[in-house]
Amino acid sequence: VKEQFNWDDYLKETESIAAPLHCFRQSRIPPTNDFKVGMKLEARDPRNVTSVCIATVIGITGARLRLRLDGSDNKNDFWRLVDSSDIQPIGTCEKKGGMLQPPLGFQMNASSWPMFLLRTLNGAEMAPAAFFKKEPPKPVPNCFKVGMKLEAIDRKNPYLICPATIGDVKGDEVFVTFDGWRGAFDYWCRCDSRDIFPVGWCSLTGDALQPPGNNVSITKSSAKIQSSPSKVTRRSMQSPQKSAPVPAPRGRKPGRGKPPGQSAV
Ligand code: MLZ
Repeated sequence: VKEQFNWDDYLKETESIAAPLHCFRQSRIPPTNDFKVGMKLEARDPRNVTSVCIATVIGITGARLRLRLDGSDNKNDFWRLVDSSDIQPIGTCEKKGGMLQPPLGFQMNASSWPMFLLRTLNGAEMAPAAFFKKEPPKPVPNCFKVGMKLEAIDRKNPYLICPATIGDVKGDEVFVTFDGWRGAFDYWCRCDSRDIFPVGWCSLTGDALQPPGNNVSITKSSAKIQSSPSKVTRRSMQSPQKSAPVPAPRGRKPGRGKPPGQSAV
């Protein structure tokens, strides 16, 4: 039987603390997700953020929606919280005097957009306004500290939420490091990013929190190498990544990782 990841045990094993709730731009109780697959809404185009497009709910995962822009392909799905300011009910854009735009990479000729728009909305099930929740206020100031644990979206695999550690703090930004993954997925983000969640978030939303990877860096935030095969080590054997011979210390030297402002690819 596969061992379940358990934050209480993990925090003890790693001798670390969870980042306090008030550090995050997340509601204390995750918003309810009333959306249904197939519903349509307006969404900011993640690849062209000045555009508001029509999106369809392709999947439901915890407090998030898997969205696909109408007229786009199936390779650019994205995920948004139901209380994200990037989504709104159909009609909002027009009410504000804006125009719905074709998504970046619209699959048809641009001149066919007006007709496409009419057709895609005709008979569509529009998500009711009450399903959209108000975005929580920004927490100020940045109260994250190096070593604090959290749950974070893996931006390379954005359907995944994974155990993470604050690796560095600079101004309004934090360096999110993924436990057991040797830096391959780490990124800088603003402390009020909607991509980071307090410990326990997934268990409240019903999301499946990914277990940490199998590298040594899942101990403390500072360098500390697991000597005996602990629960942590055994649990993480399932993960595919192989350890390099010399483990890199977890604690980041100043200047390591991407500086704030640069996008995490
Ligand atoms: N199996 C994939 C996903 C890894 C997810 C890591 N998340 C921090 C891979 O190995 O690339």
